[in-house]
Amino acid sequence: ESFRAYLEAAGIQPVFYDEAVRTRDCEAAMAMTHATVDGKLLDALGPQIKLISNYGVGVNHIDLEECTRRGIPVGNTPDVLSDATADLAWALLLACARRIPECDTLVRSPAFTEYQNMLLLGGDVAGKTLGVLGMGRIGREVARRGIGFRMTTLYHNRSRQPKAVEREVNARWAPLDELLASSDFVVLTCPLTEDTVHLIDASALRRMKSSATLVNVARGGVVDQEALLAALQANDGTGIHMAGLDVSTPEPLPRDHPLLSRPDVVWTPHRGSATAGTRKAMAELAIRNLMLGLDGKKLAACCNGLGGEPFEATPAHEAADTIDYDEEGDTL
Ligand code: 8YV
Repeated sequence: ESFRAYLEAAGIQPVFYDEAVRTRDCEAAMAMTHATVDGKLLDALGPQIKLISNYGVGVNHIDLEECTRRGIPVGNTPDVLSDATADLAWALLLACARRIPECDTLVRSPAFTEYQNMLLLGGDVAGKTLGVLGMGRIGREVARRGIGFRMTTLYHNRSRQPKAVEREVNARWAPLDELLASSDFVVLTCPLTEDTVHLIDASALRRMKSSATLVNVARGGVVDQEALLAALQANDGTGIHMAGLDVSTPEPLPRDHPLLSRPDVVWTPHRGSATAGTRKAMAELAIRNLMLGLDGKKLAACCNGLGGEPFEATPAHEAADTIDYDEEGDTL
């Protein structure tokens, strides 16, 4: 509702999908919660659609080629969510290393009546090797946080980053095999594309250290979940130690999925960008894209090559308080 009020104040009348399809007179569509945007949806909305504004940075649910073919720019919300998402990757990494959910359960349990020195021992993080798969904006922030933990950081990405960026975040490019074989913590921050579907499959998992932890704040599809389950179950040295997962396929997983009952998996429900400040900044940017596109101008952040002016993100903590955004109102 707060989103609606902000749009209305800007002279935009928002309607839900069913009405948009019935009236076929909406000029723009805002994609929330990873709603599929493809030719079929665009046909249903009508030929008057001028732009798509995605509330989020990842656009794997949007057929960009189809939008481009129709001359429809697609806006997204990069930069403003990088810090929050990198923070969550680290929260999962540390929660796995120090077994925080198990500790939490124990402390609340009636069975916890006596302090013991050797309870729930975790693994060290400081000085270990961090592997970042996908060195975009979020990957860079994950790597940067590794400096405080005095880590050796390797990254893998299609393109190598400029030397200045590598120095700034203390990361060295490595072939995928080397990254998998050397890292104590592998963090996935790459987009889901044809090239990254099941990038972490049985063979990739076999190449990881049996003491390694996998953290996924990207998309569930980057990991072959059945292979991950097998790798966690393996106790013959071919598996991995733990996983911290913010994403899955589907979301949520069926309630009886075996990955949900494993103590060696720490879960969060797709919360990477879910801080109040970041939600505000994302909403502002998504609405800014919408208004620019409706005015026939270049979007502030455009992801299908139909142009976009250089974009300076407002850090989430500085995001103007222009939207009274309901912290609990969004579902992913
Ligand atoms: C959003 C995300 O919460 O930005 C993305 O790609 O996955 C999340 O930050 C989501 O898109 C909003 O539904």
